[in-house]
Amino acid sequence: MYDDLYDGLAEEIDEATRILLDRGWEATRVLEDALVGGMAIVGVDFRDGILFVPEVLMAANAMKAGMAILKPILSETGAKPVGKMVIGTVKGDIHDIGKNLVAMMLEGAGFEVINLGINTDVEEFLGALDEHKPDILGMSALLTTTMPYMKVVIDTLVEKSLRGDYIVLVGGAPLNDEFGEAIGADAYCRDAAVAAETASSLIAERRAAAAA
Ligand code: B1M
Repeated sequence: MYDDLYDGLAEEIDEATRILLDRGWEATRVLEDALVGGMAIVGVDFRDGILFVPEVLMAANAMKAGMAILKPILSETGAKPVGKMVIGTVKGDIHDIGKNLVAMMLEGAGFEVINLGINTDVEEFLGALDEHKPDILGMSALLTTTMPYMKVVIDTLVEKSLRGDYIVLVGGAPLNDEFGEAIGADAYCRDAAVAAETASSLIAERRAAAAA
């Protein structure tokens, strides 16, 4: 599957994903070991100038073919939503694979997720917060040039006295804890699993504080 991802072969990834599930692999194992693992190799070769944008795009499409099969399994839950999250990739940034994974994991953890897509500006974030009244705002950035836009969104929430209404979680490969803290987010999430855990624990804390 690593080779097929590298070569951007969506049909093969679709088929292989089904085969692994038929063999009894957990969906999370297929995701982590086969898809995310394969994409990491693509990332290294992209960084090193061995692969170029069109090839990476094809690899990303192949990964999406696998994710489309895993999504309903990962999102399976009969329970009522444990919370609501609005999430988007920030303005100027079109990377959406990681953000979509976070959305899937959150859905799997029982959240209702409103996914705003890519290239999301502050007005779109604010409009969605107003419309959907979520517990959590999630933002994703994969570029060092777009990560500062997260601060623009948080500063606007502060200006409008809305910051206290939401838990703000941020993530994306170039971020770290220090950055999350510096821009005033509640937490930086290293990966989708951490995002789901952090979302659940911060909501529980907030509800306990409100009940006290
Ligand atoms: Co782009 N790209 N890319 N790219 N791309 C990176 C990010 C890069 C690191 C590659 C490299 O040089 N090694 C580099 C950024 C360098 C930098 O800023 N320091 C880069 C570049 C430079 C670019 C372009 C500028 C290239 C160009 O045009 N010259 C361009 C920018 C376009 C733009 O956005 N304006 C570009 C374009 C593209 C493609 C379109 C070809 C494609 C995106 C396709 C798509 O997303 N639909 C692409 C891809 C695929 C990558 C790499 C190879 C893979 C990203 C990915 O999907 N990873 C990437 C290299 C890399 O990261 N290894 C690279 C898999 C994904 C599961 O991981 O996104 O990190 P990730 O998400 C994780 C966590 O970060 C976290 O959880 C996720 C799941 O565990 N997380 C969150 C993410 N968001 C979160 C939000 C949360 C919580 C956790 O909220 C609560």
